[in-house]
Amino acid sequence: QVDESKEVESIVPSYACQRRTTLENHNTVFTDALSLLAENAELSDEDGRGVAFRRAAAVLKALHSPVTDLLQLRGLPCLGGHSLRVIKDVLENGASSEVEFTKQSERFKALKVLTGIFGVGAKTAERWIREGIHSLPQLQDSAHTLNRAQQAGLEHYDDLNQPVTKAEGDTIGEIVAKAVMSVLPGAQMTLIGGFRRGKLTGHDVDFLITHPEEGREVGLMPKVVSWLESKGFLLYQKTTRNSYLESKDGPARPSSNMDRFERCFSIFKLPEDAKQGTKQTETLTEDTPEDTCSLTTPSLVKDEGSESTKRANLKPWRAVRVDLVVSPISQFAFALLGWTGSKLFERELRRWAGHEKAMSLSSHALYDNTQSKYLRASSEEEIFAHLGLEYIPPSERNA
Ligand code: TTP
Ligand code: MN
Ligand code: MN
Ligand code: MN
Repeated sequence: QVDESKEVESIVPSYACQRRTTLENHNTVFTDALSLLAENAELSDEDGRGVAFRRAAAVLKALHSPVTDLLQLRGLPCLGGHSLRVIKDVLENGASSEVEFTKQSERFKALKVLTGIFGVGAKTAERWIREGIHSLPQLQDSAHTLNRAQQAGLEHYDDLNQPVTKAEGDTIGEIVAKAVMSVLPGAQMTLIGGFRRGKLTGHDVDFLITHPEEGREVGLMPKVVSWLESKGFLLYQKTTRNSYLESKDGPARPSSNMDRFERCFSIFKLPEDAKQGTKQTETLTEDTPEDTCSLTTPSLVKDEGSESTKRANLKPWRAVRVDLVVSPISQFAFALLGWTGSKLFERELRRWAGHEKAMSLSSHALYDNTQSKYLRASSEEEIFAHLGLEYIPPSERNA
């Protein structure tokens, strides 16, 4: 039996972008443990350790049956000593002592609470924790002035920490599509991120917008945002303009992993019963009493049944994070691939390109360092082909 499983193990390739990873995970008990340690590492500015745990978890996600014995892991890639110890602990004791210890540590709990605020990253949270701020009430009592994003994040803390459903994503999609069509007929909008990979919930909803005629997409984002704002759909937005075409001699060689598309990080005000149609949607957004909710953050109130919590739950809308990205049609395939995720899948694609093919992949372009030229593509399939990889559809990129 061990030989049989060894057979299966030896066919797991080492890059996540070479594997088909569906949402069906037979090893959640292990991958949850490893993901928590990855998260803890990332929150502690230890990205290298974070990636190692993410890669180990991704290998287990790609297996077709539950791991029941350490021997089954022989020959599998990406499983370092630390990850193996965690798996062993779970196999023998039902849980990893390191994971349990981390979960209960004040530091981890504080990092989770504080980075749970939209606009607060690990560095900011770390700084606050050093000052003794471990909770939202402590943050509010502190003298810290929050930036606009953080203020919105705190104000809508509970909503933004509640998973977004596919149905909510679809409703938002209809609203965004209406905005896009109103300001630029002929423009196209595609669902990206986790929902494109088939996830049933997400932490936000992501959309990519383009126009089949190159150049027509320029300046589109501010118009879309104005339309949404005029209809009362936005609680917060920050638009960043495209910085990719600013170098005179065409697209520069992609150097950073950060892309430079025109984009908008926003918080949507989603009417709770938007399913009943746009008419109701617009009525609701008009007469929502903004100030009843803006002064209290439900989580700051200790008593769950308090008046303000009840009031907040009765509000006829909920806050949802939405990301919008605009790409010129010539870069659309790269943007689509780069924004579909998962994050580890993206990271592995770039690592594969660089290490195995001497190419640089970004969300804008693919550059062949050997031939010193850009490789064009108008579909994701073509990009995988350029990279010498078997095509992996979005639903199998859940590494
Ligand atoms: P997220 O929305 O953060 O992740 P997700 O949609 O996979 O998961 P969730 O359901 O929790 O929302 O990011 C979506 C993708 O966009 C992810 O692959 C990373 C990618 N991306 C950025 O977020 N920022 C960037 O600058 C680039 C280039 C890509
Ligand atoms: Mn399976
Ligand atoms: Mn997302
Ligand atoms: Mn996103």
